[in-house]
Formats: sequence, structure tokens, C-alpha cells
Amino acid sequence: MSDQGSSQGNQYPPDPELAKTANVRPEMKDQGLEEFWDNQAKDKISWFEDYDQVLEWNLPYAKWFVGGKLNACYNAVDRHVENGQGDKVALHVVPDDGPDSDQAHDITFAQLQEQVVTFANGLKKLGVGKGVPVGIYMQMIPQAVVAMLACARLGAPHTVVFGGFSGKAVAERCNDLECKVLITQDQALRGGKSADQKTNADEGLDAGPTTVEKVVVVKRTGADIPMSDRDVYLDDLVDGESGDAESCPCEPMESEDLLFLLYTSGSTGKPKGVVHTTGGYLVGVATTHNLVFDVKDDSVYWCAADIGWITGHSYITYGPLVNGCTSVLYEGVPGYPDKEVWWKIVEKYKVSILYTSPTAIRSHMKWGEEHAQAHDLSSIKILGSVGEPINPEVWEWYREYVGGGKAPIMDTWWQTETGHILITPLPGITTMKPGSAQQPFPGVLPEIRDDEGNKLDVEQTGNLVLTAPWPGMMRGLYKDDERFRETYWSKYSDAYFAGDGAKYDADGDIMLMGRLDDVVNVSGHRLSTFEVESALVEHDDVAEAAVAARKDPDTGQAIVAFVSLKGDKQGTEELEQALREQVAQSIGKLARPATVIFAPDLPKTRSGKIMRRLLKNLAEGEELGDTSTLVDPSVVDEMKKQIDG
Ligand code: 6R9
Repeated sequence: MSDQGSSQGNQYPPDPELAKTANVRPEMKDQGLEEFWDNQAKDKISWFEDYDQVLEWNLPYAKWFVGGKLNACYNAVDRHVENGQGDKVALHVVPDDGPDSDQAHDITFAQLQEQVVTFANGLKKLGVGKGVPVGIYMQMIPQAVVAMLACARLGAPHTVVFGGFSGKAVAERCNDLECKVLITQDQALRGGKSADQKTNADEGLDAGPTTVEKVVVVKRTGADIPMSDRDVYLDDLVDGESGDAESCPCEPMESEDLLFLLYTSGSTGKPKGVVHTTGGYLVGVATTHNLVFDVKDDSVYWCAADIGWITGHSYITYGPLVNGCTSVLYEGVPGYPDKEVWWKIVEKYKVSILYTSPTAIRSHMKWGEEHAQAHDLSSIKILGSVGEPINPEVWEWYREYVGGGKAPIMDTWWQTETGHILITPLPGITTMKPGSAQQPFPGVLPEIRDDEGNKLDVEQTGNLVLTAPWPGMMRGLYKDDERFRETYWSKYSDAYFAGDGAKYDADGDIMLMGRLDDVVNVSGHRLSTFEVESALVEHDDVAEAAVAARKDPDTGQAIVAFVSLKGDKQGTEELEQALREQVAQSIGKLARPATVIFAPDLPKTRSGKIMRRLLKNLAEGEELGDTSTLVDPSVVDEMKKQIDG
């Protein structure tokens, strides 16, 4: 657990000017839950058929806007063109080599519509239509957004697999959802380096039986890559296809029809397929995007996340486009081609809202404020943070050097499972305290409870729960009702258990305290210790592995792997590299352990359980406490020696 957030620190009252014009109004918090979301659903979303019931709550399954019909792509694209906004820029596309590149270009809403329709017409030829699931394994290029929208247009559920994940991860997810089609790109281009994305996918698909029958390949670098009968280039697929909206109308979907599945890490077992449906999800993302970031007609918004995560789904693709907002879509990474590229982007496009992760801000902070100071960032009005707790000193730096000492920071707490932001300061309303998300969004009812279910008072750390449903909440785990109930709804019979620790400060603000389970958060990316352990034991030399996290000044948390080897195998530097590579192959590079500790055995209790608390303490370099229940306390001394170097 981290100790972020403190009621003793600096406080920043809301700007009275912003309070006058902000989209969010204080009285929204007084509206009843159904009243608030009903108003927003009517205001933010175009329905083909009106819903006749706002909420049908049958714990743990909610149905929102029951009886309503709509289409996500129609809301994100077509209606803006119909409303005379066709020439408005939807995406400022910034390629890997930055905003000065000759590949930088803009896509208007009308052009976006044409691209989506053409893509959808191509997919139709492959048999994609309502209810036919599609996998997407891509980088941050516009065709990734177009692919998602094309699926939504056809009523085909998508599952996006993070572009940095392994081919194995892609194959597993596609098989689970039974995807017939996978969309990928020839190569990834990030930080000036290319990587074989399509070949990666092939390796995963070819490793075992797969449901994928066709792979659509978008050309990014145009490299000469192996293509088989299973593969088709997007260019060939859509050759001669119409981009006319009438040639491929938006499929009317029920509110509760599946929009997408997104797999996320839990504390045990295989990744969980989080189910998100159409109506409630769109209302949730559009409302929160509009009110939290105070989006106006002329806002230029940049969410520097990746579409492979929920933040990309909700706040790169669906939220901003449904709101008809102009966004930056950036392919690259911070620090390439130089340390100023982010600030060049803000300056060039006059970005008014920037939404990113504490990890990214920590990188910029480490490189020094002179890079930000070399550019005119005066367009910035609102800043956002997501994915992990933000350290107060990082918050202060962000506000000072990116926000010109005045932009409010929306520290937004939410999860893959929640679909959209649930706890956050609000522009013009909240007195901000660096380091915590503070306040429930209107129409959201959190509580902090002890293990017995008692509501906790101020300054007592407990479990964060939600006591009422919200529109974008997960509609279960794909094909796994039991795990859904067990993970989220069994700790308390009447509330959603989020898996995060929290407390109220003296003013009643919510301070998030970090995960309570075996989920680790590396650079805002969610991983389970179990997944990494499974990857490690796949290596022939490994007998047993246990994984814990330690604090890291750059990535928030970093992975420490404790490994015992088979027979007389020795823990060499080469083996350490091989193990890291094993994890990269199995999950993706981001899951590679920062530290590998070899030990003759793992610390176990007499009943044979690995003592995880002890490994956590070891990883963190903390006092070990009671080790008397260990079978062989000497293994711990051996590990400690390695950690202390
Ligand atoms: C959106 C997203 C969810 C977990 C969540 C919590 C952590 C996210 C946070 C935060 C403190 C914030 N988290 N935002 N912790 N303050 N503002 O990140 O989804 O990848 O599913 O991760 O991330 O621990 O439970 P996801």
C-alpha cells in the first residue's frame, strides 16, 4: 500500500472563473442517481429508439436504459457529420517521429466516417456482422480507432489486445471470445524502432488451435512480411469498397448488446474477460469525459494512453468522439525523437486538455522542466491523471510546469471493470488535494468499509466499495458468472468490491491507498503476480517462482521475481536474462521482472504455502517481522543477501 494523499498537504481551491462556465454544476450532486443518469443519457446520446426504463438492478447484474436502441459508431461519427460538423477535425494524427513529421495529418469527422464505412464494408466481406467477434492487435495508429468503430458500426463486438502483448496473449484472448477475424498491422513503430507485429500474432495463432480464420493486415511501415492464405492486406480488402454512409448503415443495437470485451489481470488464474455493453457504457464515458474535462466545442483534447487499455477505449475512442471533440492521436512514446516532443505537440495543436499517467509525468519530471518551459503551453486548461496513485510532488510538478501553475488536475480513479471514471475532483467545484481522487462523480455512491462490512469513519483505512450501480459498470466476466460473483460481489452481499484500499480524510475526501490483492501496477499497466509466475515456471530450469512488487521511482511499482531452480542449476546472469525474455515472450515486455532473486527454495509455511507477505517485505526492503512459521528460515537470509547486493 502506498501512503499517497494527505489532508495535511497543500490545498488548491477551485478557480471562480472556471466555476462560472464549467459544464458540471454543483446541483448535479443533489439529483437522484437515476434522475442524473437519465438526464445525461438524453443529453449526450442519440437513440434510434428511446429506452423505457432507466435501470433494472438485479444484483450483481445491471441493465441500463432498457428497451433503448442505439449504435456506438453512429454516436461517435455519423451524427456529427449529419449535424454539420463534418469538417471539424476529429483526430490530429501524430506519428512516431513527432508533430513535425510529414506523416502528421488531420482526419475530419467526415473523413473518419468514410474510413470507417470503407473498413466496415471490407469486414462484411469476411462475414463480420452483428454478434461476430473481432480481435484487434494494433498500435496507436488511426486505423486502430477506425477498426473499433467499424466493428461497432456492424454490431460486431471487439476485443482489443494491447499491441505490446505477446502473440500468445492475442491467441488466448481471440480463442476465448471465438474471434473469426483478427485485425493487426505489418509492423509496430515506436521510439524509432520497428517490430514485427503481424509475425508476432502469427506465432501465437500458429502455436495451437485457433478460432481465427482471417487476419486483416494494415500497412504501417510497408515492410515485406510473410503473408499466408489466412492473411489479407486492408488495402486489398477494401479495394473498390464504398465509403458512403448509406452503403453500410449503423446497425441498431439494444442497450445491453455487447460492445466489447477487454481482458484484464486479476489476482489468480487466466485474464478476465470484462464485459461492456452499449447504452450504459456510452452514457457513462460521454458524460464523464464531458464533465470531468469540461469539454467545449473548441477544446483540443489529448489522452496519451493506449487503445489497448480501458483508458484508450473510454477516453481515446468512445468518450471524446461521442462528444464530437477534437483529439490528438499519438503513436509514439515520451522522449522520442527528443525530450520535448510532448510539449511540441501541445504547442502545435494548442492542446487544452491533457490526460496521462503518473508514470509519464515522472519521466518528464526526471528529464527536467526546461523541456516543457521551452514551449508555449498556455493553451492547457485542464490536466488529468489516471492509472495509479499520483505522488503529491509529481502532482505539484505537473500543475506548475505543464498547467502553468493554475490548471486543475483531475486525478481520476476507475478501473477496466468500472468502464468510466467514478472518483475524481470536478473542475470549478473541488478544492484539490495533491495525491488523491477525492470525490465521487455525480450519480456514483462509494463507501469505505472494514472487513466486517462496517462503514468506516475518517482516517481509517478499509476497502473501497460501490453501493449502487452505475451505467458503465461491467456486465460480468465473459462466460464466468462464478468468478464474477466471487471476485467482486462475495466480500459484501450488497456492494461491488473494487480491490483497492481507501480512507476518508478529515474533510471526508476519499484517499486511494493502492491495491489489496496480488495485482501489481507497473507504469499504470495492470498485471497479476500469478500471470508472471506462470510465465517464469514455463522455463525448463525453474522449479518454482513467486513474484512481488517493490516501489519504483519511475514506474510506480516494479516486479521482483523470486525463483528456485531445478536440481543443481545455477542462477547465472544468462539465466536471469533468459527468464526475463521468457516473460516477455509469454506476456509482453512490460511484465519483465526488474529484479530476479535466485534461491534454493521459496520461503514456505509448514502447511506448504509460500509466504507472500514476507516476499513483499523482502522486495520492498522492509523489516521481515515474524519468520518463525517458516520451515527453513535460512532461505530468507540467502535472499536478503542478494537483495542487499
Ligand atoms: C483506468 C485504469 C485499475 C486500478 C485500480 C487502482 C489503480 C487507477 C487510479 C488508481 C489511484 C488513481 N488506479 N486510477 N489508483 N489513483 N487515480 O487504470 O484501469 O488498468 O483496470 O486499473 O488502477 O488500483 O484498481 P485498470
